[in-house]
Amino acid sequence: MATADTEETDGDFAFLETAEPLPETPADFSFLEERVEPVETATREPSPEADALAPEVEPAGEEDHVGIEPAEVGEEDDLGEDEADFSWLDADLPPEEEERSEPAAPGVPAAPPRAPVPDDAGFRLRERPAAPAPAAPAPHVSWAERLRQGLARSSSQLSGSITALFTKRKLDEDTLQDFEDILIQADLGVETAMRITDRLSEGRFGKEVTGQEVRRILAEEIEKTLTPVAQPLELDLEKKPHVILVVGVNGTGKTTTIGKLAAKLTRGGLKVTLCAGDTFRAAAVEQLKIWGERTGSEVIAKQIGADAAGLAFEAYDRALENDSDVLIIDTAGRLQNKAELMAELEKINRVLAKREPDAPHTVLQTLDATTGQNALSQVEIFRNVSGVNGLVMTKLDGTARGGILVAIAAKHRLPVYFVGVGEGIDDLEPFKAKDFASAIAGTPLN
Ligand SMILES: Nc1nc2c(ncn2[C@@H]2O[C@H](COP(=O)(O)OP(=O)(O)OP(=O)(O)O)[C@@H](O)[C@H]2O)c(=O)[nH]1
Ligand SMILES: [Mg+2]
Repeated sequence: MATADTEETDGDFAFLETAEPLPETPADFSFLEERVEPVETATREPSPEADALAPEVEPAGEEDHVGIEPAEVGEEDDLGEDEADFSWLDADLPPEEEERSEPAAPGVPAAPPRAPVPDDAGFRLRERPAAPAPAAPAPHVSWAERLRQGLARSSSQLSGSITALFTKRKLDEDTLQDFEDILIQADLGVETAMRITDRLSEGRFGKEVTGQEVRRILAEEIEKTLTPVAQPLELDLEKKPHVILVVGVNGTGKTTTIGKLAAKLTRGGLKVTLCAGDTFRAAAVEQLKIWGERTGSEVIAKQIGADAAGLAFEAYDRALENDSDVLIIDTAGRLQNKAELMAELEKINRVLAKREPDAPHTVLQTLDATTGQNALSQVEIFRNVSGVNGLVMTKLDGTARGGILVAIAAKHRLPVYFVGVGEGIDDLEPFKAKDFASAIAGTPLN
């Protein structure tokens, strides 16, 4: 096009050649290409002036825009005589916009986020999407906090009822009776409920008491009941291997607790052997094998349907042979009212006692904290059948109803060695009476 025009008008503008020679063609227009890059830079900024002017410049392909480093622009100074025409490209860059791409100086607040450009604004921005905010590290939640969260539902119910009952009311027989009912509903058991109401009435009868005071007394009394059962698991290594038989109703967390316990013990430098005594399900054996791998413990298992007592017997020998400090025997979950299955547990004890009269040294029962009253009868029966002498309460991180542990402690006085506060390897914690009591009563920990 340029060539045709030149030819047609050649004669008309001949004088121009004599008056002022045209600049050399290649040099004249190279600046256009070079200037494209600042246009791109300018159009990245929300500058209406730049936007209005930009269409007058020969648009360049996208690729042209992308590859040029901003630093190159300043270096290209031989732009020809028309440089002044395009000075707006540089002039229009608002300095504060340039600063936005710089990291904010320490102590200087970051520029506020730019509002999105409306569709009818007449200009569009093409810019790199903002880098996603770095993921915040997962906050470490202490076991006491998880316990608190797990018990939050039942504790806030209890707390709400206490507040409702004791607001602007003098302590009389009816109030005390209502309070006792609230405590029984919270699974604390009749014995504990009566003890707490007795304690509350001491010196306060006929007077107004606050919900806060009631909660404090509640926490103190629960702690008193639980303190004697909050004991560490004792392992007598004079009689190696110390045998721990783990029993309980289906799904109460036996196998998971075994895994977590094996982790604790092996970390403590003890050698542990695991026995896959749940010979009913292949998945149960696999589950234990995974825990064996995780904790570096040998797992003794047999084919599905094998006699669990016979396997326990063999596992004992193997644990002796490999010089284990502790042998932990998993069992199949069973309902406490299934006599035939319960008899099988008895058999495990009998067979083990043939090898070592005191074995199993510890019979650990797992209780699911989301179960209410039924846990009391579970302890009753498993204790009778297999000589349970220690408890672990699991799933206290979920929607737990911890009150029943108070009733069980008051009635059976069995040691509670650990509580499960999650499914992970580290989610087994020693039972602490004070933390548990304050989580149930909804009082602050001090
Ligand atoms: N949230 C939570 N889940 C748990 C806890 N303990 C166990 N679980 C989960 O509860 C489920 C049952 O746990 P298991 O260890 O298989 O229970 P089990 O008593 O061996 O079950 P059976 O062998 O079927 O009788 C699994 O999904 C576990 O991950 C705990 O403390 N907290
Ligand atoms: Mg299991």
